[in-house]
Amino acid sequence: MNIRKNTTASMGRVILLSFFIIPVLSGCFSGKNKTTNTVKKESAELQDVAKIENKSRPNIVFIMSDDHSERAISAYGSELINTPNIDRIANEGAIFKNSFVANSICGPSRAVMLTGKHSHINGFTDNHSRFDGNQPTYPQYLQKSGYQTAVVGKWHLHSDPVGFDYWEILRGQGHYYSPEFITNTPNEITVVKDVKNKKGKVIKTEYENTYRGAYATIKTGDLALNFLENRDKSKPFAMIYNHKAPHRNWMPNVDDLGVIDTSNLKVPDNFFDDYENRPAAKLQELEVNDMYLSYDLKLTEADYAGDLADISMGWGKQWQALYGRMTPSQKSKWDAYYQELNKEYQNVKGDEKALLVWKYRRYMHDYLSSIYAMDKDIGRVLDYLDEQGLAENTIVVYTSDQGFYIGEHGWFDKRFMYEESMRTPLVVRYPAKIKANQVVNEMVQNLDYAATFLDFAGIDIPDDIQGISLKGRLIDQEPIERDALYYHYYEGIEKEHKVAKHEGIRTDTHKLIHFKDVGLDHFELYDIAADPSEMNNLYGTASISKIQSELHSQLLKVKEQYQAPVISK
Ligand SMILES: [Ca+2]
Repeated sequence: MNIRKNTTASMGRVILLSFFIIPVLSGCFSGKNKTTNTVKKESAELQDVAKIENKSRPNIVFIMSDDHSERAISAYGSELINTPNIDRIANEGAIFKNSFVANSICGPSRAVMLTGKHSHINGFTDNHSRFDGNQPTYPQYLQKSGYQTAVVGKWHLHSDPVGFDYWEILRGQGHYYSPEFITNTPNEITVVKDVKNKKGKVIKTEYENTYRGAYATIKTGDLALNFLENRDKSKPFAMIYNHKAPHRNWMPNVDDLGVIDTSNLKVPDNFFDDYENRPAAKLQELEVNDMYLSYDLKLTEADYAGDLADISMGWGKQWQALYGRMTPSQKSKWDAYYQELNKEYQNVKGDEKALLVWKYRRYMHDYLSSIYAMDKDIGRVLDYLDEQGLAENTIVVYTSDQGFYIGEHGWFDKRFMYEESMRTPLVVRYPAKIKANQVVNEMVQNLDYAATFLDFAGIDIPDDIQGISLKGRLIDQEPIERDALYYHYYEGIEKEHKVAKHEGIRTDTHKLIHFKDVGLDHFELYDIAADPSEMNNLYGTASISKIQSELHSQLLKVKEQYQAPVISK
């Protein structure tokens, strides 16, 4: 978990300025890049893009959530929840049934999307990195070619957005209730804050908006609609509209309580996985069983009295702080609902297995409730596009920064190259050019988004972009030519959740993973077609030896193609 530290000081002046009268500030305060910059010098320049005067250029609405498993989307056949608005995008356009990320963790995945380059090239390898926003990204190209660009909601790249005419982003991970946003466009509630370094020197000024009593999902939608309503109508627009939901700690909107019922939900078949023959999976700490009774599972101190873990580790206090962000009327709705629901805990707490199933059901209750609110908010934006006659010529994308475990292997969270977290939902609608009801089965990756947007916008795709454009597939059903996807996770067992560093490739049928970390150095191989849950590591078995050696050669080839560093033996 990312615990927010108060690095800002000198709460300041409230300034009274109306929407959009401040000049573009993007980039002014982006600060020094502290990451080890692995970006190649010759590829770090924004290539020349001419202004394109073409009235038919599509608008772009890129909608991304955080940690949304495709198993929790009805268009993907979910048995857990209905998501009618995400389904609308899928039904009126294309659904990608084999969509993946390159590095299954928040910041790095976002950096891959923005740059169209793998983590080792864009420099943002793990969540402790800081994105070098001055390297080329697709929003910068769009802006330079004449688009009005905006990003609202979750950003989480530690540096300010670059390439956006308007941005209003959640501070850090953001909060579900009474969220704080920072922006380049102050309004009547903005508080100006000076950010100082350790020596007390002011290094930048921030404009912060705190929306007391607001629910982050709805506020993000409000900001998106506000941008659309006030946009420069002489230009095409590209808006990134990113939700915090359904990120941990999954706090539902009080107005939706009671909509989701998981009281009889069955755990997945491999919920009680013993991780046999998978040493890295055995080491991890992302089991539903590891969840905190307070912070994750919303029990009050009175409910879990005697459970010292939560209290001693400060999670009870963390939870109290989040709960404390609600207004009195929100708290009373919350309490009325959860006090009743929490009674079940007393019946199960003495039985280890029953308690674990209860934890899973509570987790899913809150996770699905967060998704319910988000899907509804996406509906508001889709309705606006319809009402304004914008739907036809606007590309609408829905995706997540990665997938998520919702009980598979007994887990929550992401990080592993296993299917549930390497996958990410992807649906695309563009009625003017993309036929409805398309199902795309070829493998695509978040690496491909930048090239695709530039291609649709009529901009030549820069040579240094590593992803491929999906435009030909979407418009003319041209097959996607790619044999294998490259994946690399960098954080390691010394970091949160103890997931070992690993890299590998995924083909249409198999997956080869190399785990290499402190005390670990082994390969895993899965026949995904026969074993989609990846319970049976086949590496080293005689029957797979030919495929195994082909996969090894393919891994080397793919790494060479992407200029990926060699992992030392
Ligand atoms: Ca995420």
